[in-house]
Amino acid sequence: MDNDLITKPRVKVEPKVARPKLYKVILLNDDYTPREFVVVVLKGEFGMSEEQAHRVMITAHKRGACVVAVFTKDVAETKATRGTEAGRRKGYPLMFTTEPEE
Ligand code: TYC
Repeated sequence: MDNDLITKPRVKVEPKVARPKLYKVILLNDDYTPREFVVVVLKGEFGMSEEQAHRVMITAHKRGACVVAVFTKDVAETKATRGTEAGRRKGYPLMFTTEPEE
């Protein structure tokens, strides 16, 4: 009988969806970087509007730190480095860090 040759697979195949771990870019407050410069960096490096950038800057200023955005590891690290270097070029201690999402 033809049907005798048809067997069900014994191993269940679970479809796997690629879901890369995400990393937060965090803006840290300091006492020296001018507020408006922080806003310029947030707009330039993270594509934020003036209003978004101002809100994030003020949150970091008041609370000590603020999550800017979430990216894959490589993108988060590159943006954090570029933001920190933008401050450093002007002699400011502006600092962005990254942290894996829970
Ligand atoms: N605290 C800075 C000031 O008073 C402004 C500032 C805000 C700096 C946010 C860094 O992440 C920062 N000039």
